[in-house]
Amino acid sequence: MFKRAELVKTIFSPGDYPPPMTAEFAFAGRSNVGKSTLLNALLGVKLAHVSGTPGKTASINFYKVDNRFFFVDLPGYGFARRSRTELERWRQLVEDYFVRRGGIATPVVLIDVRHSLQKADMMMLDYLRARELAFITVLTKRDKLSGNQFSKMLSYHEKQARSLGAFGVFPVSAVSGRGIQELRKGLEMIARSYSADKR
Ligand SMILES: Nc1nc2c(ncn2[C@@H]2O[C@H](COP(=O)(O)OP(=O)(O)OP(=O)(O)O)[C@@H](O)[C@H]2O)c(=O)[nH]1
Ligand SMILES: [Mg+2]
Repeated sequence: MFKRAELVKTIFSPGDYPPPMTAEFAFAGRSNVGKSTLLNALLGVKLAHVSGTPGKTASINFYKVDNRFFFVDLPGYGFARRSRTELERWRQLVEDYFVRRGGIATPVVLIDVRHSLQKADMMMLDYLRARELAFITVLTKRDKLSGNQFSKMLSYHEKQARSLGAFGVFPVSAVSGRGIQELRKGLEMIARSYSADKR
């Protein structure tokens, strides 16, 4: 369990990042996929703002966890009703983040388990692959599917993730809490491996 978390920085335009910590996890995903909700579930506190309105998080938020690593809540993508200017702002913000922090951040790509990969998901995944950034996949909202439907979608997403080079797939529900502890352990393991090779 993570013990202490605090929001240390909110960024609305490129640059001005906090000094890096040992590890950093960048939570990316379509608007409304459940990024902020997942952060709260992982941290066990309601820090990140959640809303039914897509496009809620328009900034990059750095949460410092146990004085050891950052969880970074990236603004969501693929929200159709956004203006061109907003989209451009999003692109610049996220691109600059990965250009500057790509070397230290592990992207955590969230995908709604109910849906097959959408154009916006592919855009993010292709970008990560082009930059050779190893990522993990989190499948959200598993509580919304029955056992049978869930198994079907899980194997679809596992297959996709493998072919795109993800190094782990974690199905979770922030509502029931299912899968959250496994994900915490996975992140811990990655954080430990960071401190082992980056010294
Ligand atoms: N049933 C269910 N609902 C969820 C789950 N995770 C998130 N939600 C709901 O999905 C909606 C969007 O959640 P957010 O966490 O705000 O999504 P986000 O990805 O941060 O969205 P943006 O900030 O717009 O990019 C909210 O109504 C959440 O309550 C889940 O595991 N199960
Ligand atoms: Mg959000």
